[in-house]
Amino acid sequence: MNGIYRNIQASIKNGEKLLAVLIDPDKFQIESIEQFISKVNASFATHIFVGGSIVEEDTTHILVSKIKKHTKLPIILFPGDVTQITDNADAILFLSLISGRNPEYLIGKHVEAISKLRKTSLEVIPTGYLLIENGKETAVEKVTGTKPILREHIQEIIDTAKAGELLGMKLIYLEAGSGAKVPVTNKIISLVKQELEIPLIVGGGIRNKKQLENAYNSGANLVVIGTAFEEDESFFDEIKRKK
Ligand code: 1GP
Repeated sequence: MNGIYRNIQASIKNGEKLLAVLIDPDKFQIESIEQFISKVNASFATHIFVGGSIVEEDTTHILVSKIKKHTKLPIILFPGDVTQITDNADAILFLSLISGRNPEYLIGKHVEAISKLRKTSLEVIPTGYLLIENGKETAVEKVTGTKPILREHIQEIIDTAKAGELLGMKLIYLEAGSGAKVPVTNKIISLVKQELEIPLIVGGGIRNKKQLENAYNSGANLVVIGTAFEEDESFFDEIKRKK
């Protein structure tokens, strides 16, 4: 599958809202993949993201192969580490943690990834990743040794996102962190969106349809949800695709 980024742009132009279901290989029971993906297929989800903060080598590869057997949705890697790069996905978010100041997550891991990426046909999508404080420490903070930007530091969040765009990133991802107590606020989403020409992804702590709609109404082009589906698959009933 090619042109994933182009398709995202085209969908946005058509006024469509995009939804990615995030599957964390570390938390997912591989035996239940078929029934889980059938629910994803019946929903209005448009993408599947695969990734996590700490994942054992090869687990991502095996999981992506299984997912692929059961869906036509594009599968995008959302890797926490270089070991999660696998050729059988369609694209990869090449994430730079621009809210932090750890050079490993700004450029180091990227250099390390090149020898692996060269051997794949993955579409590489440069993505500026901003971690926003949500009331509790997240896995990203622990793994990367960086601090999130405080929610009240709105101008810093806006300026960081804009700097990412001007550095040539193709997407901005506003992240409250997996399982966040509270999602990124509507105010932050809308102020960041006003500054950007590129698509905006929002994720972290979105657990119901109202929060999902709030994110869209505030300007999110693509919303990512993982934990809510891990905790309660009946959430899929609320987001069924219209026939
Ligand atoms: C995490 O933004 C994603 O990196 C999704 O967050 O698991 O809280 O939905 P949740």
